[in-house]
Amino acid sequence: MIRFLYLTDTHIRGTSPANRLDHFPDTLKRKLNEAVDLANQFKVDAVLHGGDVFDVPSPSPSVVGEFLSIFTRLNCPLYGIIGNHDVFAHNPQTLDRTMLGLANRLGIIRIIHPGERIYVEKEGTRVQLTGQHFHVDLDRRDPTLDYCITKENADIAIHMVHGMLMDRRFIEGVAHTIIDQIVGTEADMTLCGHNHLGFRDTERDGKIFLNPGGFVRLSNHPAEMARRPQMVLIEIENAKLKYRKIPLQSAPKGDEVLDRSKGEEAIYREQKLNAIVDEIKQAGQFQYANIHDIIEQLANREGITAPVRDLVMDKIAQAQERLEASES
Ligand SMILES: [Mn+2]
Repeated sequence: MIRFLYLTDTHIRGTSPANRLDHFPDTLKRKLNEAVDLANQFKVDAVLHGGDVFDVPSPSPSVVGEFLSIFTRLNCPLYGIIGNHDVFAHNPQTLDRTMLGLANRLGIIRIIHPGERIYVEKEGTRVQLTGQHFHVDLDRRDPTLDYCITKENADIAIHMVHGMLMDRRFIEGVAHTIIDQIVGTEADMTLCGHNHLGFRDTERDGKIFLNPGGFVRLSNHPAEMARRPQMVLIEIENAKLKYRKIPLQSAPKGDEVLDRSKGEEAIYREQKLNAIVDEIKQAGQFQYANIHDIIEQLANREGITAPVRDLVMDKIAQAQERLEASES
């Protein structure tokens, strides 16, 4: 039997987010240790990570050291894809300047790049692993380019994407892809991250689409309060794929770690912010409201070519990198 353990959005960081009542890094260490123990206990053939390994591209060496030493206890390879939080300015080309890039070079995490196929073979069954990192055009361009893969010389194909895949239509103005658009994929299983709340397990034409939700809860959104972070154990035997969700035992209850009182304030702030964003949108006729989205929209509207747009994105990445360096 070939076994994989899938988890996503670990957002490793050395500090606690504003809404957390606990010491977030300590809780996260316990959870990651549980995941590693489970992987070793089940003798999985690989652990798969859906991206956003780190919360910021370059946390301090002490934080990186503490957390990566948990991963080095694994008795199997750790394969991952790049999330938007792992890299500067959400740009995967900055990987080599990030701590995820360092972990990749040291072989602690093996990053799967688009177009690359990794094979795991055992007892006559051959599994193909592919991955699609986050990038600025994801969920905006033809989704089949990022979500649909072909199965080459394998019994089972598993594809990981750090993108906004949903089981149904989502809020207008938030770039996303729905499963209906990508049912043509040859992946027997598509594993997503990015959306920390996940979506309902979906099966179409015998293909499985999963996002178990983030490994951590960063916000005190009511849905985050209610959910227990979980992983997915995947088992493949005689070219048949099965899976089950494994809730994290060491994850505290939402109301123990998430501050609800700040929730009301946060909701109020969010409403105010949304109102401002609405005004900006109306004034500028921009559909989205973060810096990358605005550049994207500007580029489209003004007929700016992709290389120029990418150059601007790169400059912003460098500026963010300098800013982060001066802060730490
Ligand atoms: Mn994330």
